[in-house]
Amino acid sequence: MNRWHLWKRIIPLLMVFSLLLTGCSLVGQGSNPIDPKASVAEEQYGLILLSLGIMILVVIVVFVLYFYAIVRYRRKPGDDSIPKQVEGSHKLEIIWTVIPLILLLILAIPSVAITFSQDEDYTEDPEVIQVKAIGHQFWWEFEYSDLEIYTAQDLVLPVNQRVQFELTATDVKHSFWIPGMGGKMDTNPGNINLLYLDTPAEPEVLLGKCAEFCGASHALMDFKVRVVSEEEYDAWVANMQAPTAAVDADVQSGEELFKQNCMSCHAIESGFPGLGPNLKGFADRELVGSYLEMTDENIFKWIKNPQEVKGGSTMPAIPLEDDQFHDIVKYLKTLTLE
Ligand code: HEC
Ligand SMILES: [Cu+2]
Repeated sequence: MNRWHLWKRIIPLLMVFSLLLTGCSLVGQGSNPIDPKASVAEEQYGLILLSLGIMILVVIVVFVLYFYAIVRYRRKPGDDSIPKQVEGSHKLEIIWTVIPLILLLILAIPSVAITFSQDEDYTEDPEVIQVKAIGHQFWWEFEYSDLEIYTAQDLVLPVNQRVQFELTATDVKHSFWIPGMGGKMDTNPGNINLLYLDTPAEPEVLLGKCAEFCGASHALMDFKVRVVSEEEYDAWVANMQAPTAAVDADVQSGEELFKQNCMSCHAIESGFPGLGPNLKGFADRELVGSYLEMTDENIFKWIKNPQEVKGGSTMPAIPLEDDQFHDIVKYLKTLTLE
């Protein structure tokens, strides 16, 4: 087979594989690691661009010299002479030692400065919100210790806010990642990692992910970051801290069923942790079970058979009749803060 025939096969194959890369984009989901939304992410992105720039520069220089040498010093037909051998040029040696040194300094100074500034412990800083983020198979719990708020799945934060996360996990290792706000960090059972981030200047919803393979439904272990205005955030805090209102008579059967079958794992007052997500304000969440659209059918589908929706989920399927599940859905829909 001549060379062209080989390439005729390889090129279309490469084109097909490059299509697969389009699946890597998070564009359109409100969060993209190379589209920073706040200053921590911007600084990190700046470092990526700087190191990429230096690397590309080095690659270009090396390749230009390399091809120059190949072409310029080719063996020419009819000329078997050996070119002049050069050895030990002080000038060249100094140049190719000093230039990399300068490049490394350009890379090192901002890298070290930014790494240390982003790695400070802000636990005592009153301006920085402290949130404990706890990874569970396959959901995220958020605890605002100072405010005595426990919530899950949707992380609510005000705009322009510096946040320090205390990261931990209850079962296996997970990794906490909000691509639009900065790099990820592991959450390990039994110890706490501190992660410092800040929020965008404008209200928006960002995507958060678990970035460490943690089991069957790892890929579904998403969360949402609802960045809201100051006023909205204050209202959210006040509503979360207020007791959950009594329900109307027509949803009482659902409430009763919930109390009997679900309360052992799910609190509906935000001051308590539980084996499952705290459901205060559940109906306001963006998604059901962290990935399904918030509709009655999806809530029904989830509570009837969680394993079917999210393989390996630790929420058990409770043996109830469809009517009873419908009553519970009606009750769950009342768990709203507005
Ligand atoms: C043994 C503990 C346990 C019991 C009992 C339990 N759940 Fe759950 N529930 C969980 C866990 C754990 C999750 C998170 C699962 C996940 O996302 O992987 C969950 C998730 C949920 C969610 C989704 C929350 C969200 O914000 O996405 C709803 C709704 C829910 N449960 C309702 C119920 C109802 C209704 C019952 C009773 C019929 C019930 N649960 C019984 C543990 C439990
Ligand atoms: Cu995980």
